Amino acid sequence: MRTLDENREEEEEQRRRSERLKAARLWRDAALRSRKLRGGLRQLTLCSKNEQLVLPEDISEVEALNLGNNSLQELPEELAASLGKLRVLELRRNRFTAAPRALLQLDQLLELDMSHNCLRTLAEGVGRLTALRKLCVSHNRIQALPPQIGSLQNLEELDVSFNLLLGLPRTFCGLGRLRALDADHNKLNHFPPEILALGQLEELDLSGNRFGALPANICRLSSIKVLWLSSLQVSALPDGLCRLQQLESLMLDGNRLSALPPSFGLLQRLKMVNLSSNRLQDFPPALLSITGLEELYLSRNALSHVPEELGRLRKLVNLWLDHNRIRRLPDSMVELQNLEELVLQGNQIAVLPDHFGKLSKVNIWKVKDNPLIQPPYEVCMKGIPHIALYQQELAQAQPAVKPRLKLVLMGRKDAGKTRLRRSLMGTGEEETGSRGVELVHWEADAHRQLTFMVFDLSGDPSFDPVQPFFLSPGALYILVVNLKSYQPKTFHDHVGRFLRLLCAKVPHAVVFVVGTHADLCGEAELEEKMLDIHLQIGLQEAADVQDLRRRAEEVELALEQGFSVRSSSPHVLFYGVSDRNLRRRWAQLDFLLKRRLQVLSPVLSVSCSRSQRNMGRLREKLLAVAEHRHIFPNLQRVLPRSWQLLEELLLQSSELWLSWWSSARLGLQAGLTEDRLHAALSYLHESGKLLYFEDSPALKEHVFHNLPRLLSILNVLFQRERAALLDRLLGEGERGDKGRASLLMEDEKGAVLTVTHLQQHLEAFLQHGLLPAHVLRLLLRPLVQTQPDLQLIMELLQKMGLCYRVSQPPDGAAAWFRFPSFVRSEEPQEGSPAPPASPLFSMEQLHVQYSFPALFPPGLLARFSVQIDGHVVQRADSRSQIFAYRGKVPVVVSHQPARAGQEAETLSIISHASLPNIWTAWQAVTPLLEELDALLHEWPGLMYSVHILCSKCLRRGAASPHVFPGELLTQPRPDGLTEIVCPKNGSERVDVALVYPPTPTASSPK
Ligand SMILES: Nc1nc2c(ncn2[C@@H]2O[C@H](COP(=O)(O)OP(=O)(O)O)[C@@H](O)[C@H]2O)c(=O)[nH]1
Ligand SMILES: [Mg+2]
Repeated sequence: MRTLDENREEEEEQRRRSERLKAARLWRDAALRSRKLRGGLRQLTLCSKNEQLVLPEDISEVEALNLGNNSLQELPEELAASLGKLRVLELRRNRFTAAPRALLQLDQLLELDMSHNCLRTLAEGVGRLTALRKLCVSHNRIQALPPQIGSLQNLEELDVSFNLLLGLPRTFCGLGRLRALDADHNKLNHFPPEILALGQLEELDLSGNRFGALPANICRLSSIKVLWLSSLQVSALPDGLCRLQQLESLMLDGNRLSALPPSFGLLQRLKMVNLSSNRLQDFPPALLSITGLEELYLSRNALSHVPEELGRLRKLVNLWLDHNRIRRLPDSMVELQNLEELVLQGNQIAVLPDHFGKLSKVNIWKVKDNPLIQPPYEVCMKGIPHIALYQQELAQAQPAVKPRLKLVLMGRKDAGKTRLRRSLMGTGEEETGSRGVELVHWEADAHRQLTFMVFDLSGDPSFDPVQPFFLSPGALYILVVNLKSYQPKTFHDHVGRFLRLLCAKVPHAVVFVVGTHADLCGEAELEEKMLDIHLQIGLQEAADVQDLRRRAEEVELALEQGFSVRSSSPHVLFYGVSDRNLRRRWAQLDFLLKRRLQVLSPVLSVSCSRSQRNMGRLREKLLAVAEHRHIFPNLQRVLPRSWQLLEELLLQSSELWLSWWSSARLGLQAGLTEDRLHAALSYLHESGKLLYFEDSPALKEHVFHNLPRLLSILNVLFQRERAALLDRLLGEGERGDKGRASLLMEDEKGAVLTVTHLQQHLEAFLQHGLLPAHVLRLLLRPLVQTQPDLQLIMELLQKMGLCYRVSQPPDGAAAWFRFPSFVRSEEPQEGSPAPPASPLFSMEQLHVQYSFPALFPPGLLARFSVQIDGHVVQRADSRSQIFAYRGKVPVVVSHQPARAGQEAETLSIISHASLPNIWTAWQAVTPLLEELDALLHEWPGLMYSVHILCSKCLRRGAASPHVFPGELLTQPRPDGLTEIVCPKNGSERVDVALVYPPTPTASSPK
């Protein structure tokens, strides 16, 4: 059997192979092109020394001369005389501000490249170079071409892209032999009519100019094969365009098209058309008749339907339909058997057509961000072969026998969750009170055999690091509010923050809001509070959406401005951020905007006291929602038999948790090969049977299948009540003794543990989160019987990121553990290593700040504190700060709660070093940044941003230092940039090494 890794390697190898092939093809084309042009020419490449050009003796024989990349501003005047045979001259990437005079005498020249210089005009003398066939002056600052350009009668290729041209001279019509014209990214404010006279033109690029209309007589370009009209403001195509009989490639992305002309289908030679980022709501029917089409790009439109006739486009190789609103794919899609790239990301697709396995040539497959059910998301993400296998297996499956839904009760402590659960289930009026997280099966509908797996969360903040583990996609949530204690001004605490928490952890989750204690409220009070909750939920949502929109618009604007504007001045928003990073950010914001919570209305008020007001209604509503096909499709799903078998096998296993390998063995018994196991486990996770965190690098190797046992352990450790903890430590039998300092028991080394000892330990636990292993063992009785049991449990807790083993324990010998979420003290414990003294004046500070405007994920700091332990030494932990060292370099992690209710809550990672050694500070913070990014990956719906604080402002002690965008962390340092002006104090310059890391950090998952 193959292991998963082998499969991955093979996939990786295939990908590399195909990339090599592609690259090889590109090289071959490029090489062929240059051979064609330069075949047999005698070539010479020269570099200048100190900006002085030294010419060799025999230069008169040279036919192709490359002087590129030399910072030249002039050419020696006498050069022309000695270059009688020159045919090709490359002057790209120099500093010419005008065409050198020597050049204008080279009237035998066939090719001239002056791109990437500082030309403001093209000298009139250019008209003398009448032999020129190819001229490139792209990436200069030319505002107008001289009329003399019309004399270049032999010109075949002209590249004037990336200049400042406003129009073309009339004489341009004279370039009768012109075959290729690149005039993209200029400032042309209309389609230059002069181009229409160029009857030989085959390739034309006018992208990125400023006009919005195409001329009706564009059909005069009768030879045109390749036409690039991207990023203009075109809102309709003239019919004339459809008569360009030779057209093969058409780029129209980034325009404002909402439809194509009906005659578009006349373009029968078209092989590639790009209509991405337009405003198409309907799939243009005309495309369906162009049966020779090989590449079709329709990304980022507003398509909701793809017609069945798509199957006619049998030659399609690339089909991109991502970021539309497509709900269903046509069954005929599986007939497109030449497809190699199929991109469907960011749509509303729930079901894939059968026989997907036919699309076996697809090697680029993107389907993320779709509400896929059949095959399930987990299967779809793995690629077409897995989909094919699943579909085959399903053909032989039996219907799911027992529909089961995970139901999660959340809300503040004492909201009434536990009592509500009991009332719903009709179990007796037992004592409630805090027991931590509880899990019960509730057979809600015996007739349908519908079972809820009810997770009754503890509202106590001490469970903050633990609770997010139980929030998973595919569950139904009830947010419980105590209506008696609710006040409009406490909305955030009772309701608002829970909704934000849920949205950040499980975007698009379905949630009911239920008010309890109705029996204790008057009718008027009740009505008023319910209405208030309803209104404030709406207000909070509107404010959050508005904030996201504003951020998305900022990104859009920055993208529109272009990278060159963004990198021109640090005053600009998103200074220096690459288009790629901005697009990634935009996609994340777009995802957040699309995946809002689904809050079911109305808010229901119930009473769990004897009157049981509305309890029946709530029960009915829960069942109705669970039955809703669109909301909980999992319940309707037909499950492969192997998945059911796996569940039964897992339940029989008595281990505390299973490694991936043990699960894989059970999977095989159930008939599931390892590659299909992920999907089955994800399903079991979502339906509440176990915990399996496929996306977490730290946890994905484990399956927590024994939930009752896991919960009872967590429930002991995460309550923070002194009395209850002491009770457990002293054990059932000794309860009566606890007042006396009596002999109690011996620890493993035979040392005597007295009640006083235990009380001291408990104090250290509650203040500093510290406990030695043998006391933990006492605490966990009777869940832990043996030493190996304890070891397993501590391993489990460390894996979950809930505690770490202290490397320099207080008493030197025994194993000690720290639970960071329990650290209450603002000061590190006595005896901890001293924090680094405040930085010397010669030190520079690196300060990376994560800010969380709406929600700081509960428990994040505690989990992060554990996660960084492997990277640091000599740490000193306090409630909101960790001082430590990476090697000899100090690092500080610092959590700042929101101030004045206005600013965002922040988490900072800080280090110091002198400027020449600043790379050591980068080395110190980088692994911590990566750990934090990995943790934040567990919060797919979370809004946060990252900044690099200006080290000059920090040194000045500025109250609000300037911040550089965190995206720069993932970008290479720009060539040639050494200093950046700090906008907060125009005269100060920050060394680039204080903003960009020496090498880009692994880019964050968002
Ligand atoms: N009168 C009344 N008491 C309630 C109601 N719901 C819960 N309680 C009481 O409120 C207290 C806290 O309830 P509990 O279910 O433990 O809250 P939890 O922390 O959210 O689980 C308990 O004393 C319950 O008996 C209700 O609807 N009416
Ligand atoms: Mg409770």
